[in-house]
Amino acid sequence: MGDSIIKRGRSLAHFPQPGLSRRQMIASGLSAMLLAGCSKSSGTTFRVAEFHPSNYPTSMAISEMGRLIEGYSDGKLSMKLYAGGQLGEERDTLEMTTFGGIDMNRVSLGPLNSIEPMTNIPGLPFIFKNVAHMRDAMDGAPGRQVLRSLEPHGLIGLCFYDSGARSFYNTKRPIRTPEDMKGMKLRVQNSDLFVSLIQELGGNPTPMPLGEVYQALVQGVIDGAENNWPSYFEGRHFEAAKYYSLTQHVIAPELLVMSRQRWEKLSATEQDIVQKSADESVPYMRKLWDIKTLDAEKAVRASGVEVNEVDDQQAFVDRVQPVWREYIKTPAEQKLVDEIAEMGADHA
Ligand code: GTR
Repeated sequence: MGDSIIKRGRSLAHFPQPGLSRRQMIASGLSAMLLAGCSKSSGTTFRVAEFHPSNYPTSMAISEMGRLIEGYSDGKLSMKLYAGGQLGEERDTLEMTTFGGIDMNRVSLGPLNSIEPMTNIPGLPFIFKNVAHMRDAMDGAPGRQVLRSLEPHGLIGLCFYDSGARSFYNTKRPIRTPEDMKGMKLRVQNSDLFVSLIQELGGNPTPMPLGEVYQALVQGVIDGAENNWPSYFEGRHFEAAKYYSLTQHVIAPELLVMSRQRWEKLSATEQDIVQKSADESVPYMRKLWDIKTLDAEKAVRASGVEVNEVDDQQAFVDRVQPVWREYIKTPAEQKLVDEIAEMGADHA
């Protein structure tokens, strides 16, 4: 299903794709399509798909955006959040959003990589010096360019949410150098960029939906995965994979996207209300995110997980240079990289 939207890069078809069964996909797709377009007698309700639970910072930001939308539209517009993956895994809900089956979807950058090459750029390993650098870049011209790049694919990029820094965790040993990753079977998102990243670091990439990672760790189907503190904690992956190594290799943001079909049915005033509410939900999300990150880290450390710094982050940076060469192909991509790098000068 998702393979039909892969436009560039190595195909994922030869990797196991243990996502939803075809029946589950069709069922979730159908229910979403039935739901979409429903409206309260007094107005329009946007159906929003979110994989995280309703108390996760992204979900809470969407709820806040819903509150703002209702206020600004005098109750004519509202949002209904389907949290906890009720409508399916991100790759599937994203596809439904592109053809209007779902109105809005909060996703990570990863599933967008196969749809639009420009989304690879903020996902390049070590492109951001820290979270503050990522926030500046995504709030500025580079972020606007990435959001706009989605329009030809049936998506309106509304805003970016935080996702912190992703690091590796596994069931075997602390990762201190790239050599420690040799042969490790590591789950990645369905993204060719992440597949290349793991390959360059010497691991064995296994694309898999997030919802299957815990079982796969417990059953030894994979040795590890990579994610930020909140996802490592929230998915209970820390119970199965006791080594968390602070590689901080990717600081890619999350996005809230809207179906372009749905967007184009709105009046200019309604579009302004949607965009303004999305924009205003961002600082709210960031505050929640910072708290959640600290809480998750604290809980994970208290549970006895062995957390380690890497010996030399530059060794990881050097190893992934081929990923940069593979994904910076056009002058526009290079320009985006340069703009992001320039903004990094303000961040130590
Ligand atoms: C999380 C992100 C999710 C999902 C997940 C993953 O950090 O919030 O949207 O993309 O990573 O690894 O699949």
